[in-house]
Amino acid sequence: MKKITKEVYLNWYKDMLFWRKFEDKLAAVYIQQKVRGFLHLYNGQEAVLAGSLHAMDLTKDKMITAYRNHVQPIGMGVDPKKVMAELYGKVTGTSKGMGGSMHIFSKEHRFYGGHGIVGGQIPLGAGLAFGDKYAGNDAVTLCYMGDGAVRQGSLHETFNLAMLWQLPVVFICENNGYAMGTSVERTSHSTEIWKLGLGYEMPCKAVEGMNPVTVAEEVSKAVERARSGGGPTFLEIKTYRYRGHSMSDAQHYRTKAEVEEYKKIDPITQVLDVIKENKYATDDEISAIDKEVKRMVKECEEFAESSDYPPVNQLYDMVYEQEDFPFVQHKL
Ligand SMILES: Cc1ncc(C[n+]2csc(CCOP(=O)(O)OP(=O)(O)O)c2C)c(N)n1
Ligand SMILES: [Mg+2]
Repeated sequence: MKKITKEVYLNWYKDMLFWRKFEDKLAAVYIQQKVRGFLHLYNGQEAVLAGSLHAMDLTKDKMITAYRNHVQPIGMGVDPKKVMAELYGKVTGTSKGMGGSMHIFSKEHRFYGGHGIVGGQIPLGAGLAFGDKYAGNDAVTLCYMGDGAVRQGSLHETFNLAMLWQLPVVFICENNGYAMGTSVERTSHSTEIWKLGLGYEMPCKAVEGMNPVTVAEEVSKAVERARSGGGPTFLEIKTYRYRGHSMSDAQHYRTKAEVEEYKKIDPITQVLDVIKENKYATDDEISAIDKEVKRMVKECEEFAESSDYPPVNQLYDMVYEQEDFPFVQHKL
């Protein structure tokens, strides 16, 4: 595994804080109806992404996930201004404003979405890995899903073929305890999700997911296994989301006390504690990072606000082409 140095801790702090504040801003502008449709936020789960990125080779590895997908592309190198513009439905967005919240995508940065069908991305992730193996590349695909997705048939079909073909893929279940308002306990006879790998003889493990260090350690092992031809791994990473499933969630299925318990082991606070204990940064340097994060979020907001909506005929550029129709050539 790559060493976890002072720089790594400082980057984790800045990145996770930025992701948190970026999404807090999205929540605020959603209430103002500047962002419409669904909005599923990642607050609380940031250590899963931070630890995973540490384990990846960002020059070649790929990532695919479900609809809780705003900050992952930023981690993969996509310009956050474009992500925010996409949520606003503006033409400067990652998909020219046509994808919206659940469909962030960047082929250039090997972020393959953004999928609204629960479990739909699982076979697609294996397909990306199949493509790399077929082409003789040593890239690895990280394929994320929620605890609600693991009971879909697509997971089982995919696990079988991924093992049969020894695909270079790491399947990661982000177990945040709930699928919409339904707890894992209410839907699963066995709540130890990681054991689903056993039926396919796939290496599998449960991982503590509120700290990027534990995530980085286990994902690194899995990525190394996949890259060296050792096939897939299934990790159940235990995490928690602070906000509701989406913005329209009254959260009657859990107590405020439960949320507060998890905030005590907040990933950003844990990383900041290590920075302070080891004197990796002075108080002034930490507040300079906080200030910079604030500035970056503001910059994203201003970019999205000042961008234009797409022209109406862009609709035809993407979905419709017919010889005798006025808009005949796909421009995207
Ligand atoms: C095939 C399918 N069934 C149902 C839904 C409705 N739905 C949207 S999100 C969701 C819950 C998924 O929860 P989980 O996989 O745990 O992900 P989380 O939201 O916790 O990140 C459901 C049932 C859907 N989008 N697709
Ligand atoms: Mg869940």
